[in-house]
Amino acid sequence: MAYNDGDHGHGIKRGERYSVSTMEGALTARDRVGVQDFVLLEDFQSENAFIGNLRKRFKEKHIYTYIGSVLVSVNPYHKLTIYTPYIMENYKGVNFYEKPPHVYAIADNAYRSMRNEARNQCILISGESGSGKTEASKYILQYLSVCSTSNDKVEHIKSQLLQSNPVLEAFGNAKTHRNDNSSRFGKYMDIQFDFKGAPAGGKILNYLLEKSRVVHQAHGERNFHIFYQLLEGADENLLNKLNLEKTPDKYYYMLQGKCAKVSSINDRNDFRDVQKALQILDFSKETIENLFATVASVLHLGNITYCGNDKGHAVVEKDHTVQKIANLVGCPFDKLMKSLTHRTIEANREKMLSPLTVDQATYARDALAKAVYGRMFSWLVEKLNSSLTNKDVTRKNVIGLLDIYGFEIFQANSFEQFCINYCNEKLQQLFIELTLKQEQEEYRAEGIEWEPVEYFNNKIICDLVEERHRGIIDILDEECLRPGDATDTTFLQKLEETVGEHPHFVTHKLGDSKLRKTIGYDQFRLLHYAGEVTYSIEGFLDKNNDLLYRDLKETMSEASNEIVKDVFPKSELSRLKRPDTVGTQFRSSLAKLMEILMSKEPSYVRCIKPNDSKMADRFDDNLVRHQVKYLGLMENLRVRRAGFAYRRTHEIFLNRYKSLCPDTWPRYYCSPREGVDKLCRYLDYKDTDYRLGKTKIFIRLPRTLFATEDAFQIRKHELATLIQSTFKGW
Ligand code: AOV
Ligand code: MG
Repeated sequence: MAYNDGDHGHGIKRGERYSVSTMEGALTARDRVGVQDFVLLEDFQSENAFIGNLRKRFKEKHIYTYIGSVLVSVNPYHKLTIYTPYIMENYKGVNFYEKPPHVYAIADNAYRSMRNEARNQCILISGESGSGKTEASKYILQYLSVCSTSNDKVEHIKSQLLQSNPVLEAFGNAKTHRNDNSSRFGKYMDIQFDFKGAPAGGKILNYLLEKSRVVHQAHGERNFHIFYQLLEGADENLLNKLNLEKTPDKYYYMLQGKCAKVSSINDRNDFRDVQKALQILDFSKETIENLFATVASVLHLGNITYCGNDKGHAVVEKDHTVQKIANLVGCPFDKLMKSLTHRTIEANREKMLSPLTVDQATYARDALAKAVYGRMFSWLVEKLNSSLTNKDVTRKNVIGLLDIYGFEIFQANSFEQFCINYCNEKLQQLFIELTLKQEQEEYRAEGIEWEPVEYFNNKIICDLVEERHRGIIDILDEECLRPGDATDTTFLQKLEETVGEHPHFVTHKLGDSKLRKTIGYDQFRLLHYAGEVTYSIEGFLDKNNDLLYRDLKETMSEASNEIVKDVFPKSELSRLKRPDTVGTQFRSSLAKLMEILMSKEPSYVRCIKPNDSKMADRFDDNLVRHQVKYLGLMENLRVRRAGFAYRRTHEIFLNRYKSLCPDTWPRYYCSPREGVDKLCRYLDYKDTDYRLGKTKIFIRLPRTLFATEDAFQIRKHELATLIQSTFKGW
């Protein structure tokens, strides 16, 4: 195992790459644990070699490997001992490549670049659902808070930053088929640092919560954690206040998935953590009460059932459920009852109350539950932000952390998966552009010639989704805003007419006979960068419209529960303009996010899921191969290798290897660049093997470096023997 004290304690001398003293030894070590940087793979064009290296390392519990400065991480699905304070300390301020690859090295590198170069940083974590993004982001946050400067005031800020996680996870994560703790919202968090490098505050941006989960869960999935935590963790007193019973089976919004208990989750403990976190985050007792009352009101909403009267109008079956909600929200019972069964319509400038059918009323009930929960979640983020806000004017720079929902392919995919996968397309595009751009810029800045590498640019898929007037989002909007007979089916027809020719879009009608068997009449398929996903159109219009009857908004705006009142402001009722659709809002918030990320220096963590059964020690070659493909890791490696696999500043390179050349040992009386030049000539480097940039040496192939390193080890040994024999006679 490389993650023992020795490896972390001695830096460059005992790091994986330099741990051996002869070529033979080097091969043995590399054979066993693989190479810690893919650029060192001899057969770098071979996908098999790539997967083989990942597998080897995974089996040896080395879940991290670099591609240059990009970290590839494979989810181990069990607790490793590589996240201790001791190991954190060992990564502090150490040169990136001197230690075994680690997410701490990424965090440390970003932190030091931020401090030394005063540049804002961001760390982008991507990978499919369950690949380990959220865990990685938590380790990074922990590292940044432990390893930065501190005092009492800073300690408080640090714990607030850390405590925002359990709160957001409770309200925004849920068990899905892919992941027991799946993020159902996108999260970007800026960690702000003062001029001394101490955390000074934070700001969270949240992206599109999967609200539909509040009212519906697929078999084997759960609602958001907080519902189960509340029932399991709240004491008698609180449950009584909220009028709740302990059993999830009593609540329609919790029983559909039929898996309230999950072996990997301890709802009771998690609830305790959430309560503690809320206190640390300065939530008052009253606010916490209002928060849980709001959560409880959503559960009661789900238990409202309707029957139809003789005219087919909806009638609430049990008034007391509505009464409970009215109590928790603090709104008039009569008004709530009315708005759950009627809606005001305007005809000839006259307003009249129109009764709802049972279907309409059920729809209205669910819409209200989703709206209350969704708005409460946004309120929660704002509230966290007001606690995390840095009021200190000395704030200097930020490190942004992006942890979004990963690419998803379920058996049934709907509007939510469409949005999630679109978000992943955007992030992939950013990765492609920036890794290429960065590489090119470095060569340009250093004055090195460079041949661009071919790569698949997924911009074509992003355009298919987001392009103005022609993309799927705009076509969907058009149908949503079209008065008359627009339905999900007419939306599909419009899609076929408008984007039917697009190479990444397929439907039943457009496919050949073989394809037809695999796509239903009410589906369309997108060929995403990460795989083909077939979406069912059912509900697309509704979900994009996200309509809530005005009567319900009015009732909620009269609430005495501060949170509900806050999130249903009266001002909304007088707004004339129709709010943007969900798709349009999401597109513009993603565009803003891309701007934020582009303005910062990025680091990347690419997460890989080793198997589909959440099992430790199982490495499914095909599953991994697929991810390696779509994450563009081979292309990433080729880009890195087409240029130069290895690069170091002249000083660092020379200081390590100067003893190999009489002109530079023990001292060089010239500039480091000239010194490196002398050294390389002396070592017989071929002209094609390397380039000297303005500040760095670039070496094309790893074997050149290995040979130099091996020569150095022998030389070191000679020098040590020489010193010993010199001192022997003393
Ligand atoms: P995700 O964020 O990428 O999925 P998570 O970070 O939630 O995935 O990881 C899923 C689960 O894998 C965690 O709950 C852990 O049990 C385990 N895991 C991940 N990384 C590690 C690690 N480094 N060490 C030990 N266990 C780990 V999603 O949010 O679904 O896209 O939407
Ligand atoms: Mg996650």
